[in-house]
Amino acid sequence: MSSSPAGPKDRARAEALRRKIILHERKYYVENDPQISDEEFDRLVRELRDLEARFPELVTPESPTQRVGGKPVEGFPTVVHRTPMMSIDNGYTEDEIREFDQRVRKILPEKPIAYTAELKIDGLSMSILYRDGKFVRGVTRGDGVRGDDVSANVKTIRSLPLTIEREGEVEVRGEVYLPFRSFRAINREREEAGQALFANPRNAAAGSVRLLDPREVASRNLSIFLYYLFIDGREEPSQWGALKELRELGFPTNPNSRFCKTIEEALAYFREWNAKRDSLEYDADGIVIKVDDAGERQALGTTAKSPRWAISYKFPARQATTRINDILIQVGRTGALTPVAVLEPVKLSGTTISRSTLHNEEELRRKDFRIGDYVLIERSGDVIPQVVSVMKDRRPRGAKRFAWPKRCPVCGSKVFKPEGEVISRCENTSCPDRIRESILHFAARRAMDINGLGEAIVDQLLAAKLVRSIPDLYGLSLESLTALERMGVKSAGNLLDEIEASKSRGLARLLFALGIRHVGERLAQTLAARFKTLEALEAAGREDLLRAEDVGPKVAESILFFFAQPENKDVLHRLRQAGVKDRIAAETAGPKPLAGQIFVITGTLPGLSRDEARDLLEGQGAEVGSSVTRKTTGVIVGESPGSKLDRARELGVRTIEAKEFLELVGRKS
Ligand code: 3BA
Repeated sequence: MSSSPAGPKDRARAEALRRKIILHERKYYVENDPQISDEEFDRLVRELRDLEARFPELVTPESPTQRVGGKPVEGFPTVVHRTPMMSIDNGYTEDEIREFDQRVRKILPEKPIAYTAELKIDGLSMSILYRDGKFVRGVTRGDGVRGDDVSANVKTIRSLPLTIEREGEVEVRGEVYLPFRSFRAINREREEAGQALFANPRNAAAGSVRLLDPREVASRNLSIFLYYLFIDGREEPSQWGALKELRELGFPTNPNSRFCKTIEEALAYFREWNAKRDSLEYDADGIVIKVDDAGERQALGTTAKSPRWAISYKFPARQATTRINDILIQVGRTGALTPVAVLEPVKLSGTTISRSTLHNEEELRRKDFRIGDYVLIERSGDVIPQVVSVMKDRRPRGAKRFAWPKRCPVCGSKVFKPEGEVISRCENTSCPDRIRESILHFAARRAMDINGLGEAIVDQLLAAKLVRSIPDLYGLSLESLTALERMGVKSAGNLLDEIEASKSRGLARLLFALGIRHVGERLAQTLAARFKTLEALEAAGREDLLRAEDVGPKVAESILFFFAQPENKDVLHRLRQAGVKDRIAAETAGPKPLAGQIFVITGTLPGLSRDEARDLLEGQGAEVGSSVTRKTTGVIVGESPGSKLDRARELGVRTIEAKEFLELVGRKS
């Protein structure tokens, strides 16, 4: 480490690096339009970090390396907002929204009133202050008058610029939120660690903003959309103009806002987004309609609580209350015991819900779910509905606690829960439910893809004792199958063809299909590419495994454990004897007409699930992306497409209809 001071060259280089990094952060996080690869970007950050480490005097608080530079805080200091952060009035019907418009026009009778309609992001409001181009602080809404200074955490939001090109005081306000994808990842991790799950992305975002360690906050992937701008205490002349100005200053704004010449246009905006809210990658709970013109807003003024110039129009709630009629235990293929609530059937956004997972023993205990309880269930985004809370004040007198079983309710074996873990398991590898679930997993579309081998048939096969373990599938015959009820020669033949075809799926799918703990689809592909044959993987020692990408100690242990079990050795032996291919699929070396191309899918494709469409594309060597950028080759447009279609049009990215898509992947419609 050098102790000499930084020279002018170092200073200039640091400055240049900072400028480049800030530019590319903006291109990537705000404009969704990366100009350089992730590696190139990382290289720039690394170089700057090294330089700053050598010459600490070069570090500035706004340096892109300082996003997690803040020290953990003890509590958060309170800050009084320069102008209060008001709340918004709610409307629930079109008539109430029209009444809002009438009230506005009564006060401003001369001219037509235009509105800006925005999605109402379900997150938490935040005010962020910049002085002379530099981030000063981020403050939560709090009670509207004063909030908490959570600057260190706000700085971890990568789409938020830490420097802007505007002198003086700039205050922006917006909504901090968690994209569904990050929300799921957080809950998955919490479930594994035995922590309480977040009921929805908003709670998870609020919880994250209040964490005391900014490093932990950084890993949560918070995002933000800004919608309000004060420059030196003044507002922009129009809301539409403010959104544009925010964008020009480098702030992320929601791309789906719309200028509406009349209230009817705003109502149309509502209907449109109510229909396609599931296409969003984050939760929106309604829209906000704002009088566009600042002069008009001034004239309308505010009530004690909220501006008279804005109203929110909520989407219908995706919540329902129902009762827990019973609690059952399901045994998964890994033996994990999962409590499941049997619910009084209830409709939730079009589908009837009658079951919901209660995750694990600890969660069950923590939330204190009892049989007979009334519970609130909620669906957010495309996530499966979850029981979010118990209505304790409605608890009937007879509500019964669920006694956690000491023995597997399926096979009677002892239940085992390792010290410090949350999940109890049935240890019996021949537990009927474990076998049933392993077979279903083996046959699943993303595994060996045995079409037609669903729950009903598997149950029949198990009941008739035709199948006792996975390899038995390959010993089935036309005679044995046709002996089953409701199984004709034709469907039996089809099933046998499918089973036969599954033999050549290749190593990656086979590895995933075997259900080795911690070996998901991705890792199975990595392992297959690295070891090439099952034999090589079986022979691999701990060190060999650890050298593979994405394999840590936990995963390595799990793979070693799997291959050490005599019953697994037997399964593999029998699969090989049956002719199941145990090396990488030849298809991976075959023609890849779409190699190097990136597609994004929006809306539903007739007769195809998302996964199927993705498989077809990946089978041709294409990559499937989650958001539309300039690098996207094309956007596949299904029925009721979402915002990705708008984004494609905005960027001039090619759009591909269902029919053309099928031709592209070599499937006639
Ligand atoms: N626009 C929330 N308030 C919003 C500026 C007003 C406003 C919101 C909004 C008051 C959203 C209340 C808290 C607050 C900034 C006060 C939005 C959203 N506009 N698009 C009209 O997306 N959730 N929330 N925030 N000032």
